[in-house]
Amino acid sequence: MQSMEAGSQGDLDAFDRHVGADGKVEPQDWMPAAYAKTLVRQISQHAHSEIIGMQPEGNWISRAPSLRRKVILMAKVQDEAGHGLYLYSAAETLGVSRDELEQQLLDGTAKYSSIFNYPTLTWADVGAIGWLVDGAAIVNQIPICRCSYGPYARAMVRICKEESFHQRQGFELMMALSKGTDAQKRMAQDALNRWWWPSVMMFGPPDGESVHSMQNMAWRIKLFSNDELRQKFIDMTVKQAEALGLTIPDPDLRFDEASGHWQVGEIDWDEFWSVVKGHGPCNRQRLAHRRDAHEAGAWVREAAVAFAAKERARSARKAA
Ligand code: FAQ
Repeated sequence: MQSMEAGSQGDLDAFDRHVGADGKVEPQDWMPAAYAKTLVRQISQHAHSEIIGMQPEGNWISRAPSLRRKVILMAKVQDEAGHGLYLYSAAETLGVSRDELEQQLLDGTAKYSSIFNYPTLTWADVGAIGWLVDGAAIVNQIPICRCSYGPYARAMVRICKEESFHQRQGFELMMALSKGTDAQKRMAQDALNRWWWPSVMMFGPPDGESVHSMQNMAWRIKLFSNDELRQKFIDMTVKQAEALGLTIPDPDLRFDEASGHWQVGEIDWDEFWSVVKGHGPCNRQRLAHRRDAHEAGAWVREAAVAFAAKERARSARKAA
């Protein structure tokens, strides 16, 4: 594959100039091996997150409180599966197979977003995920629609449209609960209390500890740093919580007149790293469930391959 060929210093300089000037890179173009490697890393982690991310909300499909809510939730969870598939396809353009990436997820050697290792204890968690987690995902992902790698950027356009819808449905669900009975309002507040900090952490480690940010911003894979995006999310969400009549669970939250931004209290980075390293409340459960689903779906994959082979043979006979 072209991208794996070593390039000269001149090739590297030309590549850096091209992406630095907002040029796009396509699969057939020459690219530094490290650029391809970090893209496969980020895109596959993103794909795995979408697939594992189906589980927390999927947990509530059979218990949704009305037919309308059930239909919406089923469509949302199905959308996340679609996002995973676009992203695996984008990663495949870099010469890695979907099977290989899936195997890394099943082996437990691949990362996926920390956020999906928290449990969904009540129905309000479905609203909190749509509002906060999809909200954070949009803030992080809208800039990726303009990233330097063409297939990733194009996949993100559709994903972001769907994520925007997801965020609105989560906010609407939270609004219904906040305007409901006292018990419903308490449920909404409890969900915010549990999902706020994990959502703030979703943007990744603080800039000083982010190993990939500097190079990936130079290559325009990331257009903003983790802290810049986190701040954008906080500023946006504080106002939304106000509109819902809910309280952000942070006694140190304050508006900083000088910078014009909301400042949060200390983030528990030990908790973040513990979850990333596999010790969150649901890491084991999420992987075990994915492995079971993969095994249970083997017959579907085998049937699809057999059917495709039969169809190929039929068209070959027709063409002969
Ligand atoms: N969780 O140097 P950085 C969604 C790792 S999709 C776990 O800052 P980078 C949709 C990082 O991988 C959510 N690990 O890394 C949905 C690296 O480890 P490595 C996923 C994390 O790549 C909604 C190390 O820490 N979104 O929500 C996390 O420059 C509702 C050092 O970090 C994306 O993947 C974390 N939170 O920045 C679905 C978006 N943060 O690889 C269902 C695309 C960092 O060296 C329901 N990805 N790490 O072993 C990105 O924008 C970036 O990859 C970041 C991390 C910002 C996630």
